[in-house]
Amino acid sequence: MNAQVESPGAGSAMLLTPRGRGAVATILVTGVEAAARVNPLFLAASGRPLTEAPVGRIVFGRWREALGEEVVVCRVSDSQIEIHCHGGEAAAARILRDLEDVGILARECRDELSNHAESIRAEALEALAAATTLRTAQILWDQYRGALRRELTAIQAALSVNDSQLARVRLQLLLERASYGLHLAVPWRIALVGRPNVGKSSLLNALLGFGRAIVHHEPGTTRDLVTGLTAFNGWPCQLIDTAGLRETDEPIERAGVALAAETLRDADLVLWIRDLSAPSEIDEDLRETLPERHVIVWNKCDLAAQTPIHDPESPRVCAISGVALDSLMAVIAQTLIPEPPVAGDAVPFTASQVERLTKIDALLAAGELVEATARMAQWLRAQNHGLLPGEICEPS
Ligand SMILES: Nc1nc2c(ncn2[C@@H]2O[C@H](COP(=O)(O)OP(=O)(O)O)[C@@H](O)[C@H]2O)c(=O)[nH]1
Ligand SMILES: [Mg+2]
Repeated sequence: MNAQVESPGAGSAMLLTPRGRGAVATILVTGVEAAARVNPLFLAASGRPLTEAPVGRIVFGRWREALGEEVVVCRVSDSQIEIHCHGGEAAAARILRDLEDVGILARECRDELSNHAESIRAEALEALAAATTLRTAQILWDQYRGALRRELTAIQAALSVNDSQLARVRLQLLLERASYGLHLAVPWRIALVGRPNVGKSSLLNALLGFGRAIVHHEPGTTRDLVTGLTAFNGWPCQLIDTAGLRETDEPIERAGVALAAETLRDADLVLWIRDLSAPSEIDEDLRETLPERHVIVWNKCDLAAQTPIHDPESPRVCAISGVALDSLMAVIAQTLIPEPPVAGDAVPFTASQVERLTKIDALLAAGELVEATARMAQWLRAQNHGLLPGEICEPS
């Protein structure tokens, strides 16, 4: 760090967009001299200096030289300038370096967020960067806009009139929603398990829409775990193909079977794939090892459409032709999220939020109303910090 950087008006720069792939990256420069410092680095297409651009004006130009990176620059306030450049790591990194050369210190957005560790809005911003579907982003955006904070305020209001019963009803509803809230930024893990050759790998490929796993008529082809990301009804899911469960002396396959058994225990949902053309009795002892959250899927329905089965509600699909895969996807989404939220619902979405809610609920269950109220009040106070860097207006 040089002396220039430490001067009071020098300001700071922060990459607002998440690192990694993206169409556009945005850097926020903050400081009383922001426009004057950025000005020599930015060549506006109009030829006018940035210092003369009014607040709110969007200016197109090049970075540093006539044939430099194309950028769009906006004075969002007297002391804030946004620079929008091409997405990805390289363009933004170069601009941040150039800004450092003129005394503007680069800061990490993540560091800034961690200064507001209890802030729901800061947590929502961080989760939003990891959200992979529009549906999950919308729910997180609702929380950013205050849905969860308002619900906590309502719970606090109930506590303030000693209505711990109402507070607990509301707390428990929130805790139920945490079952999907915790998966808004982290996909559900769905394991495909079953005997060798029933079509697990074929089904994984069909659900992903591309040939991720090797499919072969020889049993024992899949040994390692093979994963792929997708989404069902807008809910992000990681599919995990596993080795077919059977007794074997072959060491690599045996290691694969052990991994499959472990995945079966850890997964959020298990799809037990069975072969409709050979619904063997032996399969029944597999049922004992299944976790409660599982769906039986009868594959190869093209070979045995008329075969009677004990569980008529289980989806009958064909991994090869794709028959009934849409109903399987609907069953998966319905099993994972039986009651999806509606727009504006409060949803807790981090482990620490769930921990706080659980603790407050436990205190109420133990009759510790004063302590529960104090904890909630402290959490709500933490929501009243100023705007985060990059925030232009206060959410309603
Ligand atoms: N007729 C038919 N064959 C299938 C179907 N699904 C998979 N197969 C075939 O069954 C064999 C085993 O498939 P694979 O996906 O490797 O099974 P895995 O061992 O359970 O992973 C391959 O020859 C596939 O082409 C299906 O729905 N219908
Ligand atoms: Mg396989």
